[in-house]
Amino acid sequence: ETAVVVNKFRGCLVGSLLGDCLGAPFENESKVAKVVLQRYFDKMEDPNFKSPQKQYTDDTAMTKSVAESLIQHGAFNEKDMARRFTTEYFQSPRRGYGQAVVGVFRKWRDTKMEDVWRPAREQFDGEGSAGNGAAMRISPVGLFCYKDRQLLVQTAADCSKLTHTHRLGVHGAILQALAIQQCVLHGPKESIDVKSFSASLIEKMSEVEPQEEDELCDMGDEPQSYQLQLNSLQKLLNKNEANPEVVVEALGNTVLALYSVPAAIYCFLRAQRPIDFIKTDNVFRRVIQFAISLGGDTDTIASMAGALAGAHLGLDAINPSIMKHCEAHEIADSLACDLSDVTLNP
Ligand code: 8NA
Ligand code: MG
Ligand code: MG
Ligand code: MG
Repeated sequence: ETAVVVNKFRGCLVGSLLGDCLGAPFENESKVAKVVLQRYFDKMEDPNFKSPQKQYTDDTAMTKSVAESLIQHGAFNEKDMARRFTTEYFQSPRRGYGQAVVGVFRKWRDTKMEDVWRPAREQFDGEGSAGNGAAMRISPVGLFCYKDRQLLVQTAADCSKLTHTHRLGVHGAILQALAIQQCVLHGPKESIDVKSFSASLIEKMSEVEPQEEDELCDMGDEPQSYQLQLNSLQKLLNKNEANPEVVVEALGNTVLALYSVPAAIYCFLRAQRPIDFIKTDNVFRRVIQFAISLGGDTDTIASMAGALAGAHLGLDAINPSIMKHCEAHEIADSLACDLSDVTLNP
């Protein structure tokens, strides 16, 4: 029982790292060639293939800080987490951070964190960031709070609001954390009932998103909510859809949380079954390869999908040759072990 959960924690953080490292070279490509991607993964799986390690980006840099802070304090501590984000950014600024979020790090540094919440509230003329930067780093929260949904929702919201205060940025992180929780609570390696998995997320998001928020939003003409996106996700599942263009048309592939978190969850769920253009029996590989095939924000979508696949399947399901091609895979694994320790023995 405990061993299974520890294996899931390790799979989750290593899975998140792998999606980031392997997806980053394709970031912003509008269309990723299926043959190129198949060959890329075939090479990574070959134990004799040698190449420089793929570097992780902002997704992993921030995930590490979240995990380290939870391990250190055994609870969410806003100032400590903000300090870790800031230190990490100024030590290693060239990891491909979002354009606006670095403004938060600078304000924290310049004001000595006088009010740790204020810089995020000032983003985008007071509207707050709706980017996927809160969701992309949330898996340690989903793991740490997996036994308590109320604590999970609250902690995911708090962790998000350090940098992202737009409701779509915050709710995207909550959705991803809830999905991580469902993966951890699900029996090991049992096949997932993808319809009840998504139905359960819709149910939980209806408690998170107040009804009047289904209204028009200033970023588009259409009603925007995660419940609506998850309804589209269910329609795709019913059609067993695997065409990347159709998935992107329905769910998106951008840096906005609304157009990337449901897409990542879809990749995880659909890739539980075979996909014709992905030749592998390894479900973990199929999930991240499918996620990268969407193009756009490939590192982040693959990282979120990889975190879910790892939390479902456990570390055992990840090919060690692929792991070795990714920077800091030992660090991700050791953080997962420490995080499982503080979570299971509080
Ligand atoms: P962020 O808060 O700077 O937001 C990212 C982007 O989202 C912004 O630059 C805006 O274009 C857009 N955005 C967010 N909120 C609003 C709003 N209220 N109104 C209008 N536009 C908005 O950073 P973040 O931490 O959310 O970003 C995470 C993403 O950036 C990840 O994909 C990460 O890997 C990185 N990244 C992405 C790309 C890419 O284009 N795929 C490139 C480099 C870095
Ligand atoms: Mg990135
Ligand atoms: Mg708005
Ligand atoms: Mg990205």
